[in-house]
This record gives sequence, C-alpha cells and structure tokens, in this order.
Amino acid sequence: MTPTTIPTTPYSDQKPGTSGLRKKVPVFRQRHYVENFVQAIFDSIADKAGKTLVLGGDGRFLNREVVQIILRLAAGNGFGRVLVGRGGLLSTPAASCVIRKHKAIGGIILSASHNPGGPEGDFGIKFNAANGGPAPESLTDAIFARAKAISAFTLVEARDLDLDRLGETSLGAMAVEVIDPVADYAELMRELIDFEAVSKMFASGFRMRFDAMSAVTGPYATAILEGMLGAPQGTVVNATPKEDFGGHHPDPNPVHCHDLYDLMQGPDAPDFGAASDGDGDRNMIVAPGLFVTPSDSLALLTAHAHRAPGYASGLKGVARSMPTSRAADRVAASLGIGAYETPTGWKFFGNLLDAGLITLCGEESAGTGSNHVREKDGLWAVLLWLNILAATGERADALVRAHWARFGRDYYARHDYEEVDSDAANGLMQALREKLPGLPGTRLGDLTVSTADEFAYKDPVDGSLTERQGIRVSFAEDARVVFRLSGTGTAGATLRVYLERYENDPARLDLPVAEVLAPVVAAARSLAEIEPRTGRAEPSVVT
Ligand code: G16
Repeated sequence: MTPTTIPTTPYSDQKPGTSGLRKKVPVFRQRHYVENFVQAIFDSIADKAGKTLVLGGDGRFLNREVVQIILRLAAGNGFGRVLVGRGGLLSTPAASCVIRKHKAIGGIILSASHNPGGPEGDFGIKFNAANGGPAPESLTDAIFARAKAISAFTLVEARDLDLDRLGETSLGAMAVEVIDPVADYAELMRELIDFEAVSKMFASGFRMRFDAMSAVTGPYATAILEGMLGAPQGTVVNATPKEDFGGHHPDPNPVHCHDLYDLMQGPDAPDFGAASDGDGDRNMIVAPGLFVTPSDSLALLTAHAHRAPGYASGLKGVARSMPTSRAADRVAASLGIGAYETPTGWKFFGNLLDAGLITLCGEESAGTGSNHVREKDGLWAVLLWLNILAATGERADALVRAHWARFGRDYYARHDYEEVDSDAANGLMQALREKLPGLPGTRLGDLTVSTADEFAYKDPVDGSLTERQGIRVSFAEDARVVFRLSGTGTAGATLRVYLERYENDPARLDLPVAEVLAPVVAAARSLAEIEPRTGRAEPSVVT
C-alpha cells in the first residue's frame, strides 16, 4: 500500500480554542475538513516517522468514522504504530495516561467534552503532546497557520479496520493495536489510591451513585468502582456510552445532572454522589444535602491528598485557573506550598506539572487533576474523594463543613450567557476594558472596587506571555467578579461571569449562595451593562 497524496483547499476557521478544534458536526462533515486539520497537526509534529500515536475519543457521533480517517492519514504520514482504544473509545485522562505510559509522540482525542452530541451536535479534535497534555499555544498556533495554507494531505487508501477486537493489525507499513481503553488507566489508579481502604468502606455498607451521563466514563467507572472496589451493582448509572449521550448535555453540574443532584438533596441520599462528563475529564461531587463547588473540591483535596498513597509524601504546590475561587490558595498557604494562578485552559498547567512546581491543579469548570497525567481527570477526583472519606471515616458533608470552619468559605457561582451575539459580547468586553483604570474606589451598591485589571499570564517556566485572559474586579468587601468569553462554544459567544465572596464568620458559613452573592451579581450586571448590551435579563445557566 503506497501512500496517496490528495490535493485540497484550506478552510479559514480551523483555529483551536480553549481545548482543541470544536465545531458542529455538519462543519466537520464538509469535504476534507477532517483530513485538512489532521494533516495540519501531522505537519506540525517534528520527527514523527516510525513513532507511536495514541488515538481515541468519547464515542460521540462521528467518532468511529473519524478514527478510521485518522488511521489512514497516520499510515500515510509515516507513523510506526497507533494505539487505538477498543471501539475507538478513550477517555481524555486515559488517553493522557496511555500516551505517557507507552512513550508515544502524542495523541489525538476526539471529543467536544461536555457539549451535546449527535448529527446536529458538537464534535472536536484535539492533539495532546508527548507529555500527555493538551498542545501548548505555540503548537496550536502552528497548527492553525498550517491549516490555513494546506494544499494536500497524504493517506493510505484502505478499508475500515475492525476496532472492536483487541489485538494488532497493520495498515500499510504501520502497526495498529486495538487496546483495552480501561486497563492502563485502572492500573494507574491502583497505584495512587488506597483500593483496600475504599473496598472496605463499600463492604461496610457505604452507598454511592456515580452518574456516567451516557458518556465515556461508564466503562471506566463500572470496571473500577463495581469491578475492582466492590461497590454494589447499579452504583454506576447511565453507564453505556451513547453517540448522542441519550439526547442530554453531558455536563456534570446541578443543571444538567439534576437527577443525581435532586437525589442527593432528598431523604434517600446515598453517602456520596459523583458524575463525569462526555470525555471523562470533568467531575461533579455532591455530598448528602450539599453540592461541593469545583473550587472547594480542589481546596479540600489539597488539604487531604496526603491520605492517599500516591500523595503520601505531600504536595509540591497547587495551581488553579484565574476564575477559580481562591479557596485552594488558603490551603496552600497553610501547608507552606506554592500556589499558582493560570489562564483558563488545562494546557497552562502542563509546564508547572512538568517542572515539578505543582502536584494538584483545578478549575471552576469542574476540572481537577494531578501530576499522574496531564489532563483533568474526573474519575480520579472521585476516587481521591473516596480515599479521603475512607481514611477519615467522616461523612462528605461534615468534611466540607469542617473545611469551611477552618479556612472560611468562598461562596461561588458562575453565570453563563450563552449564544450571545458575538459583536455584542466583544463590545461588552471592550467597554469594560476601557472602564478599568477609573474603577478603583468606585461604589457599586454596597461594594467598593479595590482593584480592576485584565489578567495576563507570564509562564514561570518558559516565560511566555498570554494576555487578555479575563477582566477581574475585586471589592474591598472580600468579593470578586471576573468576566471572560468562553473559548469552547460553537455558536455565537458565551459570556461567563464568575462571582465570589469570602466569609469566615462562623455564623455565616451556611447561608444560601444566591443570598450572599446577590450584591456581587447586581454589581456585575450594572458594571458590564449586561442587559442593555446583550438583551439578556438573566443568564442561560447558573452553576
Ligand atoms: C475546557 C478546558 C478547560 C476550561 C473549559 C472551559 O474544558 O480544558 O480548561 O476551563 O474548557 O473553557 P471556556 O470557559 O473557555 O469555555 P473541557 O472539559 O471542555 O475540555
């Protein structure tokens, strides 16, 4: 089989966003759209001849078809071997794990994460580098530049391979190995987490519900929680991955995962509730009667990680994205370890992890992870929580309340205004930007602005500068609001407004979030002129 080179014309819109290229399925179905982008990725990887590539996705609509196209392109581009998950499946954290373990040159992950799937839903292609992490901006910029200029792609013309049978076949000179998508990942979890202690906890009657949201984590959670840790059958619900996630939005938050959320608020709540998203990197944690914000979850895991074997010698440092609450910083200060603030996007944690500056990291957008892989990892976060519950013997809600009693509480919410007109959204951000210098000292309702700026990040490892990463306004009353535009949406613009307020008065730790944040919400809306500029009186989603 000799490779064939086929002429093509470029598309101008193949710019990777916060996490790879995400578009509607019909966009990806345009002639050679996939081939062009994947060829642009391959053209941007030096020394790929004979190397190993990892390939898999979250199983959404188009996953199987695109896996076959990428296999043919990989063979045409001289890769030596491709490791592909059975059925074309690999969760994002498992792909990161497999890349690292098998010393691959990188991997391609097919996912649009928590966005809905199906013929009219979303699809995505992301390249992860040899460290297992999302391509850094220098590489995504190079891929975009290449995609805009592409004139041909090279592939091996062949029939589809059988992706459902484990084992090795070949495509031209390239080996293709269909691997068990769960095995390497499960082995890594066993090294990090005290499986014996968690098994004992389940054996003594501990009850949990894990909602896999008809997405890729189903097989992982079933194998590990029910298979290896002895949780009762049925602990994992919605465990079969579906191409359209059962028509749902596979986003683990109280809005989209409301069955679990409602169960956990009711009288029959099990001891612990958790969920994961489309590609398995996000998580939601719910204690009986208490939703745990991702920001609080990161802080709590930072405080207790040493109870798990993988972190027994302590943490080097912790990082959070800028819009994530400062709860983890408070724990880092008490532990005497470094705390870092990065732009939104998991790729910004990679250098800190590789340089050994941090062990844990997390984001308000339901992402938590550690140095075990270079992606956020939903099931890992759940397992670490279980390890901590087993080690302390505490109820999850009691553990959270004890955390607040010790460190204070960062009340937190995010308001998303989805599918806003792009010009209106950019105009809103620009107007805010222009107001910044005059804001300090201004009164907004009962709040007084103390500082106002636009976040820019200088990477402490490679010195690279990333600007315009969100507008932040802090108030003297220990409150803050951040405005930024999402980099993962596929229609119009999404304005994200991140709201927080710190309280450490013991009498004010258990108040309704909306009540505590009301003055911050009002200040944010008037400051950014949200309704006049977007026509939206209320956000589309509040989490
Ligand atoms: C991706 C990134 C995250 C980011 C999130 C939201 O997550 O990996 O780092 O926090 O998008 O980004 P934005 O606010 O720009 O929409 P995922 O789970 O979608 O891959």
